[in-house]
Amino acid sequence: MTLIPKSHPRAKSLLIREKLVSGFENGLVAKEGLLAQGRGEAFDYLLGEKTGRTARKAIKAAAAQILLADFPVISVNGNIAALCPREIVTLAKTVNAKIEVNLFYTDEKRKQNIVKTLKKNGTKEILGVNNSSKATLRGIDSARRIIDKNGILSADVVVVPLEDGDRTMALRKAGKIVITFDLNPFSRTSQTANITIVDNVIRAIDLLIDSCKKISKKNRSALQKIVKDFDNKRNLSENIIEIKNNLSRRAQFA
Ligand code: PTJ
Repeated sequence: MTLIPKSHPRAKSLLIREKLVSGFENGLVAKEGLLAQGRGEAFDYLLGEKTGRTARKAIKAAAAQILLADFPVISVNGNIAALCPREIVTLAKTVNAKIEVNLFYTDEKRKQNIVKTLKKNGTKEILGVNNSSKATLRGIDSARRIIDKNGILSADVVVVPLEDGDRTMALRKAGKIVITFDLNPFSRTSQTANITIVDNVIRAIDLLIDSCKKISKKNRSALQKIVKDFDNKRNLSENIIEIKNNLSRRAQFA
């Protein structure tokens, strides 16, 4: 791994990039995952590389929605396994969720590497790896259609960080509540999910864990109110306005 000096003005961003690069070198991340990270970085730059007010609202709604779930499942792909495996395991333990590996660019070896990484980070049960429990999600043709009947197929709430629009739509059609992390507020996933956290997953995941812990003692009706008061479309519009205001501020000093 390249040594990035802490004093570098873009050290944080470069360190995230390094996680992806070493994830690629260690057989976790697809080549295309590096491009996905680049697209994310561009949007993160527009967001000012910080967690905004709209992301915080979505995080709170997501926490309430996960706590209300009967059967929450977190879907993990190559990028997530490289960026935040420990946090995914912590989140799953905090809210008693299952973890399922689900890849867009299907590759058995990469899937096994992801499983190993998640196990190293403290989880025992990982779904999406057993041929005998394979099921198919209707309405998509990509490899993401292969899901686990003991996981996503049975879930009521599915967390899908860095997702593609097709599966989000198919999951919604299958009656699932979908929560996503996506730096691009315009993406089909962002627009289709029930709750979109427009933030870098690497910043937002810890905030989501904290929020789950913080509101876990609330009763169901208080949690339901948090979810009911959240409107994803409105929040995405406010997020786009946040970006616009951020750019206008920057333009004044250009
Ligand atoms: O490991 P696989 O085979 O399942 O493949 C995973 C990727 C991410 C390559 C695959 O799902 C893919 O191609 O995704 P897309 O269609 O490029 O979408 C990724 C979305 O995530 C884009 O809208 C990016 O802006 C966004 N994104 C990228 N990095 C981050 C991010 N959102 C939050 N945090 C990030 N670090």
